[in-house]
Amino acid sequence: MTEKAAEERKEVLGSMCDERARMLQDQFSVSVNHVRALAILVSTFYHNKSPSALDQETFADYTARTSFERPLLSGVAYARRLVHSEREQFEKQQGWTIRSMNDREPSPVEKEYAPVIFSQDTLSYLKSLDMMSGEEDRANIERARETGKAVLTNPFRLLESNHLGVILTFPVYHSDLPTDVSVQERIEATDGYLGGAFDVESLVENLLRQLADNQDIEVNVYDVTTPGLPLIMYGPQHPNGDVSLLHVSMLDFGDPFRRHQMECRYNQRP
Ligand code: WA2
Repeated sequence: MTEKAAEERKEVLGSMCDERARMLQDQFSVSVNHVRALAILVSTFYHNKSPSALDQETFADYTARTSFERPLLSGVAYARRLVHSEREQFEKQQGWTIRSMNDREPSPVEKEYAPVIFSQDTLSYLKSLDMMSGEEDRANIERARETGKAVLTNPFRLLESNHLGVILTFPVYHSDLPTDVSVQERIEATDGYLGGAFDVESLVENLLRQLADNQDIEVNVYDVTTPGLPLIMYGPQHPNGDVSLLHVSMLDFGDPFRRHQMECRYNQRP
């Protein structure tokens, strides 16, 4: 191959990769924005209205009809913050028992819980599960309410689908908090957690499949938050394309605590 051809091959890879990264980031960001609006919906119609003007049926209907606004999410759900002294009355009122994520059995006594009370039908299996009983979900809940920001988990295998993905969590507070409140005040002012599941494995596949020349390149997405320890989020575990040429495109999924990047290779050697 001439030097000029090699240079051109490199440039084409770069622009294909940048285009894919930009599309993924855009779809990610519109999905996050819509989940932000859902957190406000729950705050307005469930917590700030007495009696509540939101129930499971309405939440399921609204989230199904607006799912096109969240193209990378397989579903959304709302978990309430509950301390142990509120548990008995809460369970009686709901007519069900809070259950653990690992064995789906009634939850042991904990200081606090985050049972799912509303879910999109695609995530109906989350109902009554304590989202603080899963390691990744718990870490997200704690970081969301301590920072007041949208946060993402590590990539991990999601419940039921077993697909590789990440969870997005927005905190919902009693009232608009001033920006200078303490972490403890933030925790105590928390009503619950609006979350969404990014099914990266199947929905990113879908997105990339729609693009021209999709079969020419191999795409990986990594969480590169910890230097030297990239966590795979999408794509083959062992890249097997033309490993001599790699393009890295930056991704910004909006969680300032995390860094992500896309890596692209040609499938075929020249
Ligand atoms: N949603 C869907 N699938 C999952 C999952 C989850 N969490 N965790 C493991 N698989 C209600 O942050 C609050 C959703 C958690 C929100």
